[in-house]
Amino acid sequence: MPANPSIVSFQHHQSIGLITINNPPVNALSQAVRQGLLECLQEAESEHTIQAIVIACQGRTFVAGADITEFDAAPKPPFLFDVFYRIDQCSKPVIAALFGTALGGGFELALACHYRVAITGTKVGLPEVTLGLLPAAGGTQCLPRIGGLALSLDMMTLGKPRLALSLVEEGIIDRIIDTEPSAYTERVIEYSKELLNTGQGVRPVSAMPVNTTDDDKALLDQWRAKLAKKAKGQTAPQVIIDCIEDAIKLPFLDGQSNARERFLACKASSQSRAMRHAFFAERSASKLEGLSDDIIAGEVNRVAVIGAGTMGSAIAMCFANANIPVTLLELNKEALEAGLNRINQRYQQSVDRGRINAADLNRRMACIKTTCDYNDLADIDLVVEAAFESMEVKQTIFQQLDKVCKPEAILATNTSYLDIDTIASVLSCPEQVVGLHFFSPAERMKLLEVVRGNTTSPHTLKTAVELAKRIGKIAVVVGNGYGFVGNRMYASYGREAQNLLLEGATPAQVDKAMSDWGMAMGPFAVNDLSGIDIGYKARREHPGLPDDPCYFRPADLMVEAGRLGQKTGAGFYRYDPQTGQRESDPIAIERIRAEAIKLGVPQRESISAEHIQQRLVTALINEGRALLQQGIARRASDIDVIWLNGYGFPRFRGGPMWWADQ
Ligand code: T1G
Repeated sequence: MPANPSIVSFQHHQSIGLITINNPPVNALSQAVRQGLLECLQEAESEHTIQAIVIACQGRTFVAGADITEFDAAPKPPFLFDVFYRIDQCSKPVIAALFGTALGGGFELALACHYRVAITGTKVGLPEVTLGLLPAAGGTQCLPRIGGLALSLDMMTLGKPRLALSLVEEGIIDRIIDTEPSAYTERVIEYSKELLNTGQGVRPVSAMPVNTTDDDKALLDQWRAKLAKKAKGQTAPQVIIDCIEDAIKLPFLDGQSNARERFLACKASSQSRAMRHAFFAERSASKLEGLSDDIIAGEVNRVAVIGAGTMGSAIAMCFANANIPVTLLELNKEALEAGLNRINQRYQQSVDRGRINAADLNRRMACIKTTCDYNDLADIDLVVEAAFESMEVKQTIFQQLDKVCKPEAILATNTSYLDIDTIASVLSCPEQVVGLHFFSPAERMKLLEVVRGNTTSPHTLKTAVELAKRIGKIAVVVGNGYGFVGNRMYASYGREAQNLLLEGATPAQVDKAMSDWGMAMGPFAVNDLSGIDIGYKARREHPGLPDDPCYFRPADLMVEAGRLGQKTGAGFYRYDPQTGQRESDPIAIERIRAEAIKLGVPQRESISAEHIQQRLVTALINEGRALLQQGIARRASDIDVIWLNGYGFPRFRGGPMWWADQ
């Protein structure tokens, strides 16, 4: 009998021994689970009536990995690989019963078993690289043996889960079982008996050879080069390739022993600690501490979006993707048609890229209705206003909504910097107003700043946060203030970048320094992409601009010269009309230089990349700290989640506030 049968239990089903893990919420492989697994395995192996063993889980998913909360402490025995190798070497066939998401150590547990079955819809994967780690419990040596090099490189260095169905052909998954969850375990036991009846025995993956070819070295080098670009600055992806290379060259246990050493080094690294911080920060971001449990989120079955422009149409897609009927409202039919065409094109692109199929496209388009008549919004549960960034325009729309919507309807605005309370002040129900600040492209970006106004009720807030989860967003609750959290920090970051141009740096120099540091893109390339005029207009609406003639002067110069960015073929850079290729533009640099002299800005002899990186990141940290002191940001980790998911801050640096703490 296992020490803690509530976590891992063992039952007899005639000739089949059933080991069941029950460690909510995701059956993580904590020390107690490892201990229980080992004890149950020993019991099953010693019982002569037992001829085969099934490893299953209770709850919402098969094992979703090692217990990440244990990684900051020294590892305790039994160690994961020792337990798994015991399964691999078991004298009786062991079958894994997969469902939900079998990830990391969960998929390695499955690979340690001799047979793997999965219920329809199961996903498997090795996402360790997203935590700055590598599969430490046999995955780097098993997967190359059973799945080959190319699949191993893809699954381990990119870390994306896959449908188990897609791995049947490779022989990794032995059977997909299509049944009700309640009948699944019984079906797996039947499958195990079938194995016995057909005389199939143990099948340790560790004993399988790695199929090698003359192209292996080239393939490994190709992936090294690809990841040096795609995961610039990250250690784990390259280390994973070292482990996969060992699988080709070394005996199973030698390759595994190297993998363990490398895992421990990665686990102790600042990169992995930063990425583990990001993992838990994202999970705590949507938790509404301090809100009483009596507050129940309202039902949201019908949504409307006001404005079918770039943001409005993308926001409508978020709801259609989650199967929530959405009504798109515009001033006239032409604008509605343009919005619908934009949506259709984007879905068609997803079909062309194999992300969705034609049936998905049709189902999603069928979720979207259009109107020019506000009266059609009478039974809508939640409205998202995504119109032009003008207080006057927004207040007019909200007054219209106040007249036609039902009293309990939630009225949200997608403004990215205007005052929520001022918008709500023209309404009879300001407590129903909340900010839902989506990030462009809204159908792809996971981040959603949920802005709590002074009058926003706890019910409205809870409903908004629950809805965000339903549409697959990471909701971060922030206070009301100019630019909320993300954009306010971006203004400080941008200010420093602009000042550096006035002090003699070039846009390319600043952008290279920041992308070498890990930012997805430099500030001036981003400015040109999103349109320099967006910030220009926002600054004109800003009630409290600093009295500083240098404040965003280079950007204003570009706009005044009609250089709005990519959309006008020139901004801080110029863009090749044929290829769209970005190039440094001496005209822009010269204009800024002349303006700096006019403003009397001292020129710096040389400006190093480190100096640029420090100035911009420190500006972020200082503004983040001010936001925490003012209570607009509730937690430092929320600021990190916003910058990691909204502004391309490098995940292996954990976020501006985590970085500050380090
Ligand atoms: N360890 C500890 N806690 C975990 C956990 C884990 N592996 N996975 C999830 N949780 C907690 C999470 O913090 C949250 O807690 C709750 O479970 C629900 O999670 C040896 C080294 C499985 C797809 O990277 O991707 O194995 O906030 O809100 O949206 O080689 O969780 O409620 O208190 O995310 O339904 C590899 C991580 C580990 C998978 C479910 N595994 N998990 O998503 O729920 S490293 C992973 C996920 C490893 C081996 C290596 C997702 C999920 P709380 P949730 P969800």
